Amino acid sequence: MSSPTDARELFQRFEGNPIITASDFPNMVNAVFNPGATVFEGRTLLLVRVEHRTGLSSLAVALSDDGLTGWRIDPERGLEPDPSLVEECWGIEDPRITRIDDLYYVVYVGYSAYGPMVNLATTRDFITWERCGVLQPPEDKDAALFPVTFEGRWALMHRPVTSAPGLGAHVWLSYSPDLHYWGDSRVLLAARRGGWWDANKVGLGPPPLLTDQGWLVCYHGVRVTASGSIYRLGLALLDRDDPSKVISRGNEWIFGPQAPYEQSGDVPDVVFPCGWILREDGDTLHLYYGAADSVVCAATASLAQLMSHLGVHPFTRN
Ligand code: BMA
Repeated sequence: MSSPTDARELFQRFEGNPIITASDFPNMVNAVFNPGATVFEGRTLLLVRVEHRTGLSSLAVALSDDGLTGWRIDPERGLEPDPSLVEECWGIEDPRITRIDDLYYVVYVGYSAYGPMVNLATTRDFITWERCGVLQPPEDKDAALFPVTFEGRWALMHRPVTSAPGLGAHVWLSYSPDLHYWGDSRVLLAARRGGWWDANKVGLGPPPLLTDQGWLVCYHGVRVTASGSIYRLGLALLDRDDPSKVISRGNEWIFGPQAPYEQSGDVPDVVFPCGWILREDGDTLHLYYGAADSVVCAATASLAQLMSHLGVHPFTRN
């Protein structure tokens, strides 16, 4: 295994990791992880999953001027679960933020009494929210909206789960004319099988990122070992005009749990990003991820290097 600071890695961990921990919160909370990310009023905003000592989660806002340091929790902003709603009675988790102009579409997991499901809320300021209801019923999670429509239809990547044994969990793509009725669903990125790092279970990470070669997708793959699951990250590229076409998919994982804060915590061996931000130079990419379901971390990559990695790694289906 390479070291957490190996210069050959595509993503370099921020040396100040973890950037946000439970001790940054004024009240006693268990863990903070799996942040969505966006730019808000010129600053980097993380919408952080806060797991309380009840076991249930809510979403809190942390802000930074440079996206790496000086994080401040904003107690005025954030989203609390509404206990009167069956679709989030056991908390809300793992938000993905898609910004369209000054409106932020937050797709999050609602932990309903019937299982985890995909819900949408919109906001302009992360103070006042409009809940837009259910996008996908249980069990479904790891979902995000594209920031554009395709021939007038919204597109959602999401990850339903089948109860049939041995059939795996795969990333799907669904369309909607109105963010309400969803259909034309198809498997987009299937989990591979057998010995692959992304065998049996995959899920979307941050929302897809538009590049000059298509939509860059970062997804997690779960490998089940004798001592538990390992959550690692891989890359894929979708056609710019028709995101149902997978142009390429890397064979190798490109980021995995190697630092101590990723290898130990409430759930060891997990890196789980829900947001990334391409900086104004058009190349610096900041990835924001939960480590070991315990703390929030950041890593930096060059977009050009990610794209060339995809270019040289052929797409092997299984
Ligand atoms: C996934 C999600 C994430 C979590 C990960 C590892 O299924 O529930 O919220 O980080 O498992 O526990």
